Amino acid sequence: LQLQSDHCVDPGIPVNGQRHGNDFYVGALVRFSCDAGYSLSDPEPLECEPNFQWCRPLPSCDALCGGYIQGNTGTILSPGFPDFYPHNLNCTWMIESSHGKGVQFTFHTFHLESPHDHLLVTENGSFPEPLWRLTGSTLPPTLSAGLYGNYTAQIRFLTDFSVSYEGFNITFSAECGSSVTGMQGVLLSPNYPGYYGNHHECIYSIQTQPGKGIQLRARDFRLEDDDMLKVFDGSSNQARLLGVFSGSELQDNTLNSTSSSMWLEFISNAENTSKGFQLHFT
Ligand SMILES: [Ca+2]
Ligand SMILES: [Ca+2]
Repeated sequence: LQLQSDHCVDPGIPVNGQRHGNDFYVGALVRFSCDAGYSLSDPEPLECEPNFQWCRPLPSCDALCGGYIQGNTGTILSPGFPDFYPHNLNCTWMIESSHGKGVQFTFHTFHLESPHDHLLVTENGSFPEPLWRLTGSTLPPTLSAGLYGNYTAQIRFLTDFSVSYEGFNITFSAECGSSVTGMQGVLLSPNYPGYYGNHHECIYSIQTQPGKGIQLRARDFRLEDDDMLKVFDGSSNQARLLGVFSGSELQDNTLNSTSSSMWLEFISNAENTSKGFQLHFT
């Protein structure tokens, strides 16, 4: 073993996190990141200073009490997870997704003191009348929140003054598109009649009665030229392509399938959006 006096000592790795950088010489920078659901206590890198000391203590990765989460996927952990959560919490997470259709929550861990500690889920911020009130230790099924045209969902975690458990580990993902079964219906682009977002890849599937074809009529169809809707005559994108449409190419037009299903893919690129589409099928 050779002591390297021109180096700082190994700064370590935060629990529930990673270190990026393995050089500890004077002037070296090491950065850190956290596992999903955890926040870094200090995002600045550590620098090894000329006195062979790091400029700051090792940051920590913490599961925080509430926050604002923007994105189409994410993780929500009870404060302190996987350690027992604190007493007297009132934590609110606001989830905002650009994907338009809604947010689906999947529960991986769920262990709360019933009935005193509980989780409220809303899609309109109305906690007195939540969509769900969850407590106890039974893993809830996958839940959806955030109706069409409403991009946000909120989760609130309330705990009382005694007894706590492991808490929760929830992931969410936002979905656009839809899967429709029936004789008639309407398909809307994300956020319609508002402008759709960038980076969409939405899949719509229609299934009608066996033996019956589908007639799809575009009551409204306004895409940017760099965005497109692909329509297939069948139940996947391996079926016959009925067309690829951009701009206003499908406006007031009708497409007919020979099969009893139709598969649509709406793809928007990184820039320029428009009103989107309102498609009626019978
Ligand atoms: Ca409690
Ligand atoms: Ca575009």
